[in-house]
Amino acid sequence: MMISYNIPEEKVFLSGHNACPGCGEALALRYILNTLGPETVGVVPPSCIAIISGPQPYSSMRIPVYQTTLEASAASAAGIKRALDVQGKTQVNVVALAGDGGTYDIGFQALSAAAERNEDIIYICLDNEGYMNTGAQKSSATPWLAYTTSTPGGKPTGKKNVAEIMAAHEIPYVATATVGFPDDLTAKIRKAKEMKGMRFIVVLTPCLAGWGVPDSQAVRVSRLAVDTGIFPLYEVENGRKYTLNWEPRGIPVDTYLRTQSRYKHLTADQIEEIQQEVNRNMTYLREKQ
Ligand SMILES: Cc1ncc(C[n+]2csc(CCOP(=O)(O)OP(=O)(O)O)c2C)c(N)n1
Ligand code: SF4
Ligand SMILES: [Mg+2]
Repeated sequence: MMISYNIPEEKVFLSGHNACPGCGEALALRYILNTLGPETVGVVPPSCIAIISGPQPYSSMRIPVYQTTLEASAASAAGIKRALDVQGKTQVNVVALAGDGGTYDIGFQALSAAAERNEDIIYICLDNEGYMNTGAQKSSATPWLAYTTSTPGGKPTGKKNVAEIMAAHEIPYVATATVGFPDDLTAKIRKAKEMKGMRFIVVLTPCLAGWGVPDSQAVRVSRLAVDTGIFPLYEVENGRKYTLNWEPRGIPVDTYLRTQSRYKHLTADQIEEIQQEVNRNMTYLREKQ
């Protein structure tokens, strides 16, 4: 059966970029930027996104891009948006495109402050669950027990729930998305584009090298993350209105974990513990609707 997706034709993100072939993050950037369109300014901190967007004077993004520091994406985006507004260019989208290290950890102070001020920006976290372009170290987005180069025995603590933390700021829009569900991802980008105030989307983007996934499997792995309930697709409006966008198909988490060598050391008991945690999270989310 031929599956067709509602993916825009606009060519804002170009081929010939610097990502590893098959990278989930590059695919996400294509969907995001082509949906936002050319009247967009990008703000990118150090990350694989900065590598993918290319070294000056070359760029794979056909929009102005400001490469900021790892701490400052949200503050930089807010400043650019305010300056454009003063110039009367109120229709321009300003989007921060940051990794999980630059969002959950190092850029979190600026992000939380921008949310508290309800800055009129779109902030997208491309979450590959680690500091990947510096050699796959753990971040606070790395899941419990995942192998990284700085947690060779498996990460002893769990993944921070950044969507819930941002929802607690009661900003207009918080959503989760992933590359395996392009229609859901592009619909959320379109919705965010039409809204005002602070909008935050965390997009799960499998990293081939960091997760130990074959080049051809980024999309399949991201679909399994959703269908096992490990990474549910949902939206929160104004910190209150929860919508679950996709009911997971109840595939056991083991099926997802076995696709990635970062989990190959897990015992049956540990996998069962992860399954129980996922079940609890899904119950919590369904009750919130
Ligand atoms: C304050 C600061 N600390 C460390 C670095 C080095 N550094 C550059 S990119 C990066 C990893 C960023 O990870 P993430 O945001 O998850 O992006 P990814 O590489 O995974 O796409 C680090 C640690 C830096 N540039 N600034
Ligand atoms: S290291 Fe991972 S996230 Fe970075 S470009 Fe390669 S596959 Fe993509
Ligand atoms: Mg990362």
